[in-house]
Amino acid sequence: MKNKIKILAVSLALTAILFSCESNTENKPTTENKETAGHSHGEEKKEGSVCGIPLTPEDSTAYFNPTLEIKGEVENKLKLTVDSLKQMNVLTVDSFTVVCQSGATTSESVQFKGVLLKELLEKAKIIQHGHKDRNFYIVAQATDGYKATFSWAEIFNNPTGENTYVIFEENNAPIRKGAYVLNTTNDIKTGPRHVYWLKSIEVFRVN
Ligand SMILES: Nc1nc2c(c(=O)[nH]1)N[C@H]1C(S)=C(S)[C@@H](COP(=O)(O)O)O[C@H]1N2
Ligand SMILES: [Mo]
Repeated sequence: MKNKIKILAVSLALTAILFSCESNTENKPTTENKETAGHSHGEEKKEGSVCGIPLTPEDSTAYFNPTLEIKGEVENKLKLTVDSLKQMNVLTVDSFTVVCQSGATTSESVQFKGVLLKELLEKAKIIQHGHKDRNFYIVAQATDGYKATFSWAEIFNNPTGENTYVIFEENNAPIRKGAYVLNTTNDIKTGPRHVYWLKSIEVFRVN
């Protein structure tokens, strides 16, 4: 009997952990050079996980990619570095939390610096034939094959465009999982379109 109660208590606790959903806090950016007042971020971040599966430092080294490519249906294919991103309009978000589809929080209150994906795509110039030519999808891909997809309208005609960043710094230090991460701060669950080890942004035309 005692054992049954114990098992019940343990399974309840596990269920609570699994479904401990956190709502996405408002993530408002501030512009660069108006350095945000020192936000403390508590304990050191763990090395990283894919929703619970731990990643080793060796994984992070193997998947590291120093450049970011913007390619596909664009006039100017770009090969960007952290330094070239720093020359652009750098924005700071004070507190960003990654929540997996399962509801589990994987990273809490991270401060980051980055550039809007929209700005990168404007620089690369999507090849458009007239203003009705706007059926494109944009794929952000990582070196491990992980991908996230956006539509043209989300980026250029929707608030998501003001909330999707390619970032190069977390808590005032270079990113641990690759040189760049893509984040969409207004997604309900921020995990799916949080792409670490980011290596390319590719524009595809819907045929
Ligand atoms: N490159 C890459 N990015 C990825 C994943 C992955 O497997 N590879 N997993 C995603 C999932 S399922 C989640 S929940 C978040 C977790 O992010 P974090 O561990 O950095 O907090 O990253 C997302 N980004
Ligand atoms: Mo996830």
